[in-house]
Amino acid sequence: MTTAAERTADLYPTRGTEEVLIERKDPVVWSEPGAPGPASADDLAGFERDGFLAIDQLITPDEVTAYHAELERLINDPTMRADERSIVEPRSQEIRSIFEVHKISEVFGRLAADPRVVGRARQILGSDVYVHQSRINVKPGFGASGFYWHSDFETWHAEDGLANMRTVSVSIALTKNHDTNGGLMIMPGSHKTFLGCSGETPKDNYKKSLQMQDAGTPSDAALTKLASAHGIRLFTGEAGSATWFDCNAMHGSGDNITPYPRSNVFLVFNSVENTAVEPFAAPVRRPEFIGARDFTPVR
Ligand code: 6CS
Ligand code: FE
Repeated sequence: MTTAAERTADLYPTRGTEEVLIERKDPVVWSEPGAPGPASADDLAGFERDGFLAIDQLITPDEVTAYHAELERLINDPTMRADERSIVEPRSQEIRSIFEVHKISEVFGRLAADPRVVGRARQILGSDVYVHQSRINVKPGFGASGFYWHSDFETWHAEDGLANMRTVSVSIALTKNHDTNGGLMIMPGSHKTFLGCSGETPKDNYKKSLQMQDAGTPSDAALTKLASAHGIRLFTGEAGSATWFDCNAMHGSGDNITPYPRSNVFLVFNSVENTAVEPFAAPVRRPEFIGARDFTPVR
């Protein structure tokens, strides 16, 4: 049993009886000004202000072709469908996501270690980084369901034991993100307020939450307040474009009822100074393929 002294201080209480808004206590950009890497000073200033950084072309069209082919290979591999790391769409039972792709696939493992990718993560987080989570999201057309509004950090704090907001995600589009096929929406600036949600975390919550999140879902009132204060930005772009976003940015995406899939690869980098401890608001840890416990820095 860990003693109170051994337990890491909980700066962001959540999943209690009341919903609560808390001012962010952590920096957004952890590196010193002028830290070397592919992101410019303006890029980092924009990330600090908005909680996101949109890049028109992170990878080339040829690379998109190769990564998209790898996504298709994985989702058509019968052993992957049977693998617990594959999550299916509730309605169509088509594959919705495959987790831990940076370990399953050498191709996606190389992408996670690509200097254009990990270099920006190190600049934002101001340290060496490891992959806390990776996934491909297929989001096929004709009704693939979206992800309701949430802060990733709220889940990663409550269920995976990340103490501080020193984690950054990048969503790299492998198909065109139209303004109609369920693109990522972020509330710019929402990353500076932590929304502690009400409602305890059920055991094995992940088995449901990765299809339709329940615990850790903000109230309508809180979302209305945040949207009124910050607005909502929809991210569109060609395949190969990318959106970096802070772990605490309030974001979500709509259903995709068009014929056009919205597939992406999603990589989550965590600072090696913020390695996972025990969950702050969940009865048990989530499986390691969702919340990594291998803290080996990406080289
Ligand atoms: O629970 C999680 O870790 C995942 N859920 C969502 C909706 N976004 C972040 C993450 O991939
Ligand atoms: Fe998310």
